Amino acid sequence: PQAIHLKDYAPPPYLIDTVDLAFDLGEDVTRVRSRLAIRANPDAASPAGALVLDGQDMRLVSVALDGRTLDPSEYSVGPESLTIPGPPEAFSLEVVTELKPQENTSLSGLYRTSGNFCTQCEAEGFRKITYFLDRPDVMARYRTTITADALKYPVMLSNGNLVASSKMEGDGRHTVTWEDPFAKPSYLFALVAGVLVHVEDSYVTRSGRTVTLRIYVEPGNQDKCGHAMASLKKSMAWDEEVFGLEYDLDIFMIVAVGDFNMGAMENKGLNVFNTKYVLAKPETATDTDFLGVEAVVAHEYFHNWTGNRVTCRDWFQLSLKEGLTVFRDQEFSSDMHSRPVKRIADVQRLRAAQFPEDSGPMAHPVRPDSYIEINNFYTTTVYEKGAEVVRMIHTLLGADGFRKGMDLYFERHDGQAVTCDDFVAAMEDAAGKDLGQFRRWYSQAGTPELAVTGEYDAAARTYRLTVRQSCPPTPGQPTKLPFHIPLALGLLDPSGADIPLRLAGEPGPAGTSRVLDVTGPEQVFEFVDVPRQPVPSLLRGFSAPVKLRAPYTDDDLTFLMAHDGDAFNRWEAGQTLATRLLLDLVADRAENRPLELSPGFIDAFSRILKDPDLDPAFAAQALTLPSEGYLGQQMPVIDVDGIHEVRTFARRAIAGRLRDDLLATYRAMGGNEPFSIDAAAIGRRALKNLALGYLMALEDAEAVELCVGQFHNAQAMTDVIAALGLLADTRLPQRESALRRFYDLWKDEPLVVDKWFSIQAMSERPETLDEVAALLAHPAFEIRNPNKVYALIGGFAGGNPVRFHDAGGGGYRFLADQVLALNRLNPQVASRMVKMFARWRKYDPRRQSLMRAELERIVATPGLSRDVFEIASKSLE
Ligand code: BAL
Ligand code: ZN
Repeated sequence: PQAIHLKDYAPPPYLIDTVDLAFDLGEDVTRVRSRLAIRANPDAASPAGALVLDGQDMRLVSVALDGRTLDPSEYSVGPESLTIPGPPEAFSLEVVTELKPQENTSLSGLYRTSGNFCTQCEAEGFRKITYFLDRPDVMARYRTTITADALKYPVMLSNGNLVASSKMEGDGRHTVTWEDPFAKPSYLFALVAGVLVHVEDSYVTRSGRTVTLRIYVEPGNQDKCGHAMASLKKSMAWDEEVFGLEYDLDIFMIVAVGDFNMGAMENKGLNVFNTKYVLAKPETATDTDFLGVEAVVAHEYFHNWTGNRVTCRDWFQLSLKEGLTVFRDQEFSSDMHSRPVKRIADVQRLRAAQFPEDSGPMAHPVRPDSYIEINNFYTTTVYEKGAEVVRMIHTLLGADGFRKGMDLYFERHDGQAVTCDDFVAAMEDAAGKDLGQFRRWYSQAGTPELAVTGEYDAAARTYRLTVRQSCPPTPGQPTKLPFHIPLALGLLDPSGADIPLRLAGEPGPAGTSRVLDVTGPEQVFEFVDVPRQPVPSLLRGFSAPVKLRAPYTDDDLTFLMAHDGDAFNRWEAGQTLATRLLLDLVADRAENRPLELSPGFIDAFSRILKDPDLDPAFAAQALTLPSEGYLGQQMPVIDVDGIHEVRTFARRAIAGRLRDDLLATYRAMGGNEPFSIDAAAIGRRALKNLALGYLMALEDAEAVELCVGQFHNAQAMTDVIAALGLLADTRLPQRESALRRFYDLWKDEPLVVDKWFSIQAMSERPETLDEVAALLAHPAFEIRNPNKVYALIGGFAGGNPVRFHDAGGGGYRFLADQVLALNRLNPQVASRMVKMFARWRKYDPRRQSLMRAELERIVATPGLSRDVFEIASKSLE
């Protein structure tokens, strides 16, 4: 397969102004008639020439140009294109195609889910519906007519406003027409038809327009839409308040479908969602699910401006809309809940997924230079690192400067398809700040490292901070130029108070927390009037996506844990200390030295546990040890077994020493108040279940009784799942009965069954691989359903390091077999699974050779999709 390069971008030779689509949905064949108004692009680089439309997996029925049906000799059809040589300057083209959506297991294009019709067009699914210039810089106005059996497909939806509907005489069919007044790229097209019910609400915009809000679900799920609807209304209000952005159509629709590759899709006026991010009620959804629904509903809604009104010129610019929209949804969630708690969760996610990507074979810039399959670039780098890049702009410009930049961005580019550079230019022009060097964040891959040292001169009362930056090589980028890094920091005096900060040469102090512009490979910042040796609090709020190296002593870290005015850095200090201690223990274990956890560390834990003023949600994060994955990243060669054993040992040691405090916390947080989804209630449940987790590390009779009792009696899924997950790791007799009971209770709720699969897939018991393999044959497992694959196969390979990386290699063989099975059915899902092998070089030689052999087996398989080929072959390079 050929790679596509950003440097080869050229404007489209033709533009399409209007698209008139007519769908005739059938059980066997679906017929699509597309009428396009096409004209040569006056801004194209060269004369228009032949018209080459994208298209695949369809049967072409007919082509007519300006009303005349063309003879097949007047055009040519390839496996992925339809070419019309030398068309006029401006003309209408009518193309009829036939599709078989019921055979489309890729879930891209038009497909069936639970008997309904549904589309997914981003990135390149529209070309599986009709022949088109399927690229985001071709923006057209769409009119869509749908005809189908009225009983089987009573609801028929598309983008925009409903403008006509009628019943056909005699044959039981009906027709609707939707019109979208906004020009859009083809990837935002959507169609849904089937048996659906909806819940309805409305929202009055700031300027007084009433918008109808509808959430469509399969019958029986109406009682799980309340949270999504409330989240939508909050998102609409927030975007008006924070960015002055109002919704622009008369109706906003969300449809929840059970078979969906991604989380959700922002099609204009008709968002299509994975049920996972719509359906939620306390009995079936965990707090994490509730927060996920809120964030994804917001994310897709926010896309209406950042993505739809202003879209991407080409797919290399994907982060233009995704990085910005993730930043916006993160800010929204921060405003709805606790800002530090949200920031910690986002940074954990970045470190767990993006940092490894950025240091492995798939490392790519936020704006990639090339791709083989664009679906492989919906990555954590484009999304989460992209959001960090936008956040740094926000930090450098301040909230007001950033808002001015957003206003200018929309003023300049509303209705256009633009680039990341256009976004940065609007920001720098509006705020008057040079972001020239900053742009390297878009073009250079890799996680920069920031080494910071401090030197105090008591006589001169100065504190000199030396900052050095570097960035490791990444594929295709052996050397890097320095980044522009916003370094937020404070200096703490021995009492723990922030010292007013004044840099040499400045007239007076400028606050106690400030942002330094780090731009060179090595820079010195001299603070003056520093009365005593300070402890620096560096990279406050994680002000840049970098790895910080600072020579803190254990005492410094304990001090920062207790006193730092920046909540994120209080948490960070604890994590740094825990990481250090756990890695020391891993080394001790490797050298057969006895394991012992420092009493000082346990005391610090105890203080957090007993601090009555601490937000329980924050305490739960602060008391969570770094994950096995994160610890592994800190080692040159990941010691899978050592990390697992040491982390388990540390949890038992903490639980043993703090048993009474943990029990007290469990009881204090476990009140009987009615269920609420507010931040305080979520925090109490998090801390309660954290305490239960530690207690279950001891597995004594009292802990088991609490855990089993919670499993049986809890009303909220958060509590039930927490208990079940703990039982699933044990050999207790109650384990099997709990798993059985859970399945019996919830077998008719697919999203809950997904939890049941993933809990078993993530069990640390040695027999897990055999159990997971057996579960593939369970009647509730369906390899065509992405959520089931993510839960069972993804849960095992991505969420169970010690079992997936079992030295026998059985886990690797299992994953490769599943990748190959999925490759034939759904390349996008297969490709997500094969990514779990990408970091094979981080393991010991034996595991390396086992993983490499599986990758080689995959690459050698005939009929490999572009998606899987790209990941597997790049992993081997
Ligand atoms: N645009 C694809 C799904 C999302 O990021 O919203
Ligand atoms: Zn998005």
